[in-house]
Amino acid sequence: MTSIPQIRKIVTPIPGPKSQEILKRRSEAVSAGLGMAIPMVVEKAGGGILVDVDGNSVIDMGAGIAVVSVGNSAPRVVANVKQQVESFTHTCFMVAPYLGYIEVAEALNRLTPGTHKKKSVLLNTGAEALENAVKIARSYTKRQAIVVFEHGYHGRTNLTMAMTAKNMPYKESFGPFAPEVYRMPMAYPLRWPGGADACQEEALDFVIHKMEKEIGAKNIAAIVIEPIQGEGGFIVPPRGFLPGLSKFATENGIIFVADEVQTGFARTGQMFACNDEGVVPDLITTAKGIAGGLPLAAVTGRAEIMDSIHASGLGGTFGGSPVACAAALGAIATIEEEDLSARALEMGVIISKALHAMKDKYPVIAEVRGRGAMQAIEFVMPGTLEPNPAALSAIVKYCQEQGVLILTAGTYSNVIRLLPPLVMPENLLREALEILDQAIGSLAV
Ligand code: PLZ
Repeated sequence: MTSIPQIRKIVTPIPGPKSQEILKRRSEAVSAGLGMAIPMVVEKAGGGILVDVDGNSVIDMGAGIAVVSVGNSAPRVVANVKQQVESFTHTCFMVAPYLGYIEVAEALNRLTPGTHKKKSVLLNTGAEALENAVKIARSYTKRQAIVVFEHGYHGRTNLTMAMTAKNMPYKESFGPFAPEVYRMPMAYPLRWPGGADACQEEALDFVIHKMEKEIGAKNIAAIVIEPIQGEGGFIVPPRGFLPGLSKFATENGIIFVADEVQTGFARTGQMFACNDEGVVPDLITTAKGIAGGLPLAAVTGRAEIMDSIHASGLGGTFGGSPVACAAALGAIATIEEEDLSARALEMGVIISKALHAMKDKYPVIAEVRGRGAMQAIEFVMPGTLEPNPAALSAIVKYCQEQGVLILTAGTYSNVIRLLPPLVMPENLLREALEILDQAIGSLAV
């Protein structure tokens, strides 16, 4: 466990004087194009706490956007990384291979959904994993069209910007974008015309019809979908939607790609979110929670698809760095040995109960949704479906002042999402939820 006391403690306003000094240097030295969720300069972190340079201890409800699920500086991650940097830091896997990369590939092939023969390629970032999944799907199928979904998020590179739905801030002024990317309506129960029941009944057929009429099934290389949309606001499609898409893909020679960059590695209470409905993707993209905070990503999939690429067609200087692989082996061992999937489910019960109690009290809450330790609240103007981003800003500010870091999401910037480290002590989780409740209660609506 971490040596950092698991106690929320606010000793200065945030940002405190030392943070302010460093943030001035940030403004001078760092591009203005980068955002900042909380103006605190971090000195150390562990368990469920971030400690800043002024000595404030803040409850971390974001885990660096679903990355440090095993906690910051998790013991097995630290031990493996230390040992690896002392042995060697880099050879480039394409120049001279090493065991760690192969062991991570073996672990991914074993842990991802499906018992068929699988193979993996390791990359650095989620976006790079998506880029590679598309390359592989196009090469294997000899087709070009890529189907993605409204509210989807897949990255910030040129191709993944094209695949991402939301313009501001991700795409604005950065075009032109890659061609042959087709965006389908998402099965978004709250906002489907006619509501959740209509969504359950119609969404799958509607999307399949649209793909057939507007693209042609035979032209589609891949359908790429997040089983629960992350940046889009934790949108959970109705049961049957993902299995239906996967079935349509299989029947039409289309590669079904599950983007589990945000949902993967125990986050939703199962190792992967696809497991929930027994969906077996042809390819799965992973990153974030895979390596306890070190940059690592992967594409894992059916061996015949992964092996269809010509020699040296895939790669990159740093992909599957030995240090990141050592970290991943530590993170994966932690997830399995400490059964963090079960932990995510337990946290999910606490979170869900608290959020539903808030929904009963506060008419600004339109919906509570998500699974396990990946849950969100969507805010509206009371009695309508009109998004309420102003409520969000006030809530986030209140939480920050009280020492709770909370992340936002959503196409309409009206969703609060909770992604706590899975090793957060229960009392801290409950405390953060109480402060969130007070924050919503303090709104002048
Ligand atoms: N696919 C499903 O959630 C990254 C983005 C943060 P990278 N989401 C966090 C930001 O504002 O840049 C993400 C994701 C899903 C792909 C990605 C991309 O992963 O590692 O950020 O490239």
